[in-house]
Amino acid sequence: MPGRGHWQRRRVDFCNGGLSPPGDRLAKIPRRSQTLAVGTCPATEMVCPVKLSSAGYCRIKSKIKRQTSDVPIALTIAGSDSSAGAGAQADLKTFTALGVYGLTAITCIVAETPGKVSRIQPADPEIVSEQIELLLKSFPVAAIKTGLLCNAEIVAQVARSLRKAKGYRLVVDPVMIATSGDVLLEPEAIQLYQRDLFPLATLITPNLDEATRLLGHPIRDLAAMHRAARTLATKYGTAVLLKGGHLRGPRAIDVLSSGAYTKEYSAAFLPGVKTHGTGCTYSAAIAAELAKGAELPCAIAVAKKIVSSAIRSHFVWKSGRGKIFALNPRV
Ligand code: PXL
Repeated sequence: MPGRGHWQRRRVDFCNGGLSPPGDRLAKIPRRSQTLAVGTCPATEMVCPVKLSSAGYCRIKSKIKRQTSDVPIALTIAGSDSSAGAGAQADLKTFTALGVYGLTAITCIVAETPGKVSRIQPADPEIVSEQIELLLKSFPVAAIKTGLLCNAEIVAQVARSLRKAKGYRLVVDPVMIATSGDVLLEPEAIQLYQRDLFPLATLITPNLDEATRLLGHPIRDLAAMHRAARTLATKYGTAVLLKGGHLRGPRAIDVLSSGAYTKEYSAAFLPGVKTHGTGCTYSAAIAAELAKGAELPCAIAVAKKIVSSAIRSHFVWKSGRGKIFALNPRV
């Protein structure tokens, strides 16, 4: 006879893993079976009275201790790069390689392949702030990085959302121009970066083009880089990592100025490797190390090693338009 017996058997089956794979401790079972059933659950090894929630779900009390995870968390506020070499995708790969749990707030969708940005679709500023505020309320985020913010409204909204939270370290990568030369940021947004976002930053990571735009004059050699980093650090009252990769010498040298001290980071420059997303990967690696609690100069030293190794161990494929390259971030 169907009815009671039928449902009871199924509930006992469930407890023995018949309807639910081991480890899956939240399973839908029919609303009609709202009585208690008894069986041994392979996930919890308990003789379990199965009690249904009003939604018709069964929650089995677990003997397994639920510990709070201590994996550090970092959030990237960035654009989506369809080719996954830059933007939020690059950041997530980097966070994962460094053992950090990554969260994302997407600011825009970029249709691109390496070397060619086809179209940029900005997100509604409201959905950008909703992502950020929701995440910051829910997760213990230790570090945040900003990447491509696309337009002035989004920059303002991001700054507004970040001002509401505390206790994180912020890396601002002022992404303005892609490696391909494509302009990625509205000119009006640069004012807002300086007024609203830089004051919240632990570190700003401009490349030579971006620093030139911020300072109003070109930076042609290492001595000029030192002066520029110091000027920017004083101007914005925060640490500045000026990336000198575009100087095209035998070494890629970056200069950190925190006002109190200046420090160089150097690695061999690898010619002929046309990767994009190096800046994103670099700032994401710094944010990941900051999320783990590293001091800023050490975080940058680790990040520089990761980026250099990601370039050295790059991927390369043949395509209709020549070779395409991609970074390979790993520890
Ligand atoms: O590398 C700069 C950059 C950052 N963010 C996104 C991008 C790019 C370059 O194309 O697409 C989303």
